[in-house]
Amino acid sequence: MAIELTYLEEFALITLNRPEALNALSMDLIAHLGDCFDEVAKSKARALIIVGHGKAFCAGADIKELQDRELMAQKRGGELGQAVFAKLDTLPIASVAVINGYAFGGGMELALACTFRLATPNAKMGTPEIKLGLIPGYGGTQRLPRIVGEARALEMVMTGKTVDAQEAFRIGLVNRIVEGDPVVSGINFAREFSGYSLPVLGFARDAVKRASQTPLHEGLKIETDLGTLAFQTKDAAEGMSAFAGKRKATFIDR
Ligand code: DAK
Repeated sequence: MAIELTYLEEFALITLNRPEALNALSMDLIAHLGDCFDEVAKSKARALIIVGHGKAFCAGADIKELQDRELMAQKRGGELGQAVFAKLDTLPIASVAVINGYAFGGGMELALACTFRLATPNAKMGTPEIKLGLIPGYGGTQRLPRIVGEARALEMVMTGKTVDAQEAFRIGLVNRIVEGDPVVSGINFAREFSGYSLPVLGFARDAVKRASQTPLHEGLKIETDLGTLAFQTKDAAEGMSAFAGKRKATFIDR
């Protein structure tokens, strides 16, 4: 199977497993990823970790498959990739890409659609589509500037230059650089938040993500609305009561 979906403790793990093509994203593979995201959304997992098998996280869209496609097939392909990555971006749980090698083009866009990105020291990331006479098509032109800012995104997209793990960390493209087993690193990172209330984590993520999409006054209203919703949860009552009682809170996701 070119994609494996497994569950480890309370975490879902997607492994891109097409190492002979550096985990390049064929259309079938993208569609299968979408099915996996649907399954994860329905599961009891508290976070999703994504890694690549072999020396790449993902080398991007399958270039050999992209050649000689009709205009409308290209358009539909772009729409499918965007829709599948949007599913990932809006999963009810947070996602962590562990970039364990190359993450280029569509592979970088897959990572950009995750809530968090970690990089192993050998990671290389970039949007080299310009070298193929293309531009990113699965959300990269929109998510990259929201993460690293317009100037850096323009430079990456228009020069196709890649960044290593240190540079990716410096510009805020990845949250941290991790050593050792990528899956263990992803799980350890996810454990830093996965014990909190899932609905409240969702409000937090949605409020922060809206910051780059809305004018300040609207964003502040969203914060008030989601914050007020958080106060309605049993978990908020439990969290505040646990603080007052000097004990550890037990959240129940309600
Ligand atoms: N697609 C297909 N096969 C790939 C591939 C890819 N993206 N990347 C690597 N491979 C294959 C190689 O062809 C090779 O296969 P064989 O020749 O052995 O059969 C095998 O994986 C190993 O690759 P290399 O021999 O090249 O390995 P190296 O370690 O020497 O080099 C590399 C690794 C990652 C530097 C190199 O493979 C490379 O540059 N790969 C291409 C990276 C890239 O350009 N990615 C961006 C792809 S374009 C759209 C708009 C845009 C797009 C899609 C839709 N619409 C609006 C519809 C484009 C999106 C992209 O992602």
